[in-house]
Amino acid sequence: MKTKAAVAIAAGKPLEVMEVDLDGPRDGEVMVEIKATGICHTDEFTLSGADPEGIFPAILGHEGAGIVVDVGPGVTSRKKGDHVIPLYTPECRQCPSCLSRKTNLCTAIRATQGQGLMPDGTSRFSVNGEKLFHYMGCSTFSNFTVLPEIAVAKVNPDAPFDKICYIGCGVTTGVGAVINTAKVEPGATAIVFGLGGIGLNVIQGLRLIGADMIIGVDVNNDKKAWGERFGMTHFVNPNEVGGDIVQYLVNMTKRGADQIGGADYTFDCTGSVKVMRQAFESAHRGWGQSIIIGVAGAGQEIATRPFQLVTGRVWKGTAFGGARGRTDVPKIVDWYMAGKIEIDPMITHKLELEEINKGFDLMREGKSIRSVVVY
Ligand code: NAD
Ligand code: 022
Ligand code: ZN
Repeated sequence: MKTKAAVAIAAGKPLEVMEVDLDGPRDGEVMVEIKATGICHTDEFTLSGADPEGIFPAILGHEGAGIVVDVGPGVTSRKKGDHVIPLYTPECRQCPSCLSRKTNLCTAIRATQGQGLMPDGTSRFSVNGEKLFHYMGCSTFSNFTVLPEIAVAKVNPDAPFDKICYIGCGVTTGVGAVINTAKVEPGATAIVFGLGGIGLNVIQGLRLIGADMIIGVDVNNDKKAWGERFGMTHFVNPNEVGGDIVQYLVNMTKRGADQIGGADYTFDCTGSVKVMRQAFESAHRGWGQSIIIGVAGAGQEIATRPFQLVTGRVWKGTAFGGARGRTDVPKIVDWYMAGKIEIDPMITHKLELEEINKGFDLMREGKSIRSVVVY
């Protein structure tokens, strides 16, 4: 069939909206009509050419929501009409990683997904007979896409697509990092570095869990109001503290008779390795955990003194907020529907597919929290 898609022809070029050919779902696959998709930093990272694993031509996009319109042979867990969110981290429930219960990084289709292909090693997309690659197993910048059934979460059909698409990446990553990765407890103190589309979701996750002190750190003062909107209790601009940001944050979090500072939990939501170090070293000695969410540029390295770990700090990383997609994503949709988490105010721009490059510009310029394309 034909479908409208924004195609990444080559690195560094704007997306081109065009009609492309899409083959039907094969064994274990479903076809989904994407109703809405967010634009996220990883799409830009790949499009810019900075991603060494980027493959072109491809159909990018990994933060979508839509409806199953067709199922391939052998599909048992999904049917036509199901409302779904595509998962760039699938959940097969059978591979050693899924069975370990220790990680959400399912390995069932990992190799082919990284090559921009479906599990059988082929692509469903083409244009004028030329193959187009899939992206992160999702390709939500196409009105219709094909995914393995293990890579779609079935969600509440009453939930609005133009909001819950954000649960396909940003919301789950931020809220999940708090709940699944850090396992923050009520009354905890936390510091969130970078108050963008991820950091604000960390903040609302901390509010949901009942953290006491939620410090937001950003170089952009406009983010103070944004953080407060979702539960931040204190704001720090590192460029305005006049001195070492780590020392400043440690002083700010001093508690108890021994007056040792540092937060119980810190989160990097910037992708800067310099900030990752600051986040790690502002965790409390003995038990503080620092969670890396931001994705650093290719080849970057983190550093600290081993003493920082010997004295009991824990450095962790998280992908997709540690969420098991088919199990956890429907729950987050229900939390949104129940008013436990907010999404609407974070969606600052709504665009048509023809305007998708404008969405990339807004993100590059730091003018948006989230832009959503509605089909
Ligand atoms: P964003 O650009 O919206 O937000 C980043 C924020 O960091 C901005 O507000 C910026 O002002 C601030 N910042 C920049 N330098 C800073 C500094 N030195 N100190 C403090 N704040 C600083 O980006 P986002 O959408 O929130 O994404 C954040 C990161 O999370 C990206 O690297 C993205 O790729 C990553 N991410 C990771 C996962 C995962 O599964 N691990 C999932 C989604 C996104
Ligand atoms: C999503 N991300 C950043 C912004 N939006 C993002 C990027 C990468 C990962 C997670 C989220 C990530 C962390 C660890 C891995 N990935 C490797 C997983 C594995 O090897 O099992 C990752 C993922 C997908 C892809 C590449 C890297 C891909 O499909 N190309 C989950
Ligand atoms: Zn993303």
